[in-house]
Amino acid sequence: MGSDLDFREFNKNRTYIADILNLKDGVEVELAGWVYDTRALGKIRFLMLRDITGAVQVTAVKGKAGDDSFDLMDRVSRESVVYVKGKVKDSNQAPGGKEVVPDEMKLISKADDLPIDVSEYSKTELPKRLDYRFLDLHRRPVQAIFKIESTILQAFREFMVSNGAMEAQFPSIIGSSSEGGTELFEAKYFEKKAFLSQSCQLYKQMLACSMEKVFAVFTVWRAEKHNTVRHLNEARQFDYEQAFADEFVVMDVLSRCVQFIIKKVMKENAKELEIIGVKLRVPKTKYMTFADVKNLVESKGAHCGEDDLSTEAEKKLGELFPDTIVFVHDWPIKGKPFYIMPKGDGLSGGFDAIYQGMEITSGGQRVHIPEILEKQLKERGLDPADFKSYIDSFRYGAPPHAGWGMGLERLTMLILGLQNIREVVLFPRDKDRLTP
Ligand code: AMO
Repeated sequence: MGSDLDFREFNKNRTYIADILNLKDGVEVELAGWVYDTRALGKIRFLMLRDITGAVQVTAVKGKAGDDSFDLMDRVSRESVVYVKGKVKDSNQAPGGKEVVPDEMKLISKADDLPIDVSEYSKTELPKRLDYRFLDLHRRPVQAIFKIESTILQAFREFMVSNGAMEAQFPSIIGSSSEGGTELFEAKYFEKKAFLSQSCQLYKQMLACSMEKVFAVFTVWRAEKHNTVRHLNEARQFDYEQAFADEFVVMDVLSRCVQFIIKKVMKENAKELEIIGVKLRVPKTKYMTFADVKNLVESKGAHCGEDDLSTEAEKKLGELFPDTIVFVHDWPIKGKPFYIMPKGDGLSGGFDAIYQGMEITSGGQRVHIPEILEKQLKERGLDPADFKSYIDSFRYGAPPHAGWGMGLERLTMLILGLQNIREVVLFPRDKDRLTP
């Protein structure tokens, strides 16, 4: 209901606005989209019509017989949805050198007064934009972000398949912690206590012990109480796990993966990168031990941290090595979860990858020896009994293995140089936000 347009016919005849650039003067087009803006000039009305591919000026003159486009353009509200049938016309004044002269225009869906500024450089603050995210998504720069994020997702899958890995699905309801005891969202599971998955860590390890190379795009939930510009309570991770590997093997996979993703974005999203105003570079890679990083950042006057890098130290690495994935390995075992292999001397096979001053990935060589696993669980105050099937999985022929998890949103925000992680989540979940 709401319009008498035959959408089956329309979809056969539709022209997307970006394709108008290639059409000759006088060609008939049928368009549909949103009213970005209207302007009146004497007996002429201009309407900027936008669809998902671009925008075009529609120009109507008063008094054209059999066509009420002029009157509709006089009263139609911004972001209303309209159908236009008309002819392409070359025009020096129109943006892009083409305009459309309507023969017929229909209002498909009327927009009420807009609660946020939907112009290209919106003055509305992020929290309010997120309250009206569905409308914020009408904006070109916002659409550009999510088109790029979609490319990043596709590129990850493409890289992983060419790397010989199998995509896997894992449970999102778990019976015990996978990343340590804190930060868990509790759920009721019949008469049992359950949790929303913190990661697919234990499952991807168990799978790699038979299928060798596995990957997943996996949603994780973390009950972190602090609201920061780089944490979400619901985030998406790119997970990878490989058998017969140590941390150096999978760090190399990660560097090639990120480079592949960025090259693909540069190739496929040139238009979107221009809209956001981002110039991308394929990152270099650098390998440093935790001890060397500590010496370096402290020599530059920044606080480092003993078992984990401080935010300040990550920022410092970003300043010192821009456009570089810095792999920080030989990480102190105290700062890593129970499933990371100890190396002796208080060190481990764990690593973090820092890019543009922020952690994008952690990973490492895993423990595939049940006795070490039990010991590390106990040291962290966890009960091995809660991890019985996971520990048992390493008793029947488990190869050494390694892997990593990379935050989709962290990667996207850093590639695009955005300051708040919520910018790259369609419908973010943080401590204060459960809708829309
Ligand atoms: P970790 O907890 O370090 O490791 O997470 C891996 C990566 O996921 C992203 N990330 C987040 N992004 C936004 N908000 C959050 N709350 C959040 N938490 C994590 C980050 C981070 O580097 N199982 C291990 C990975 C592994 O060893 O394979 C894990 O989850 O980019």
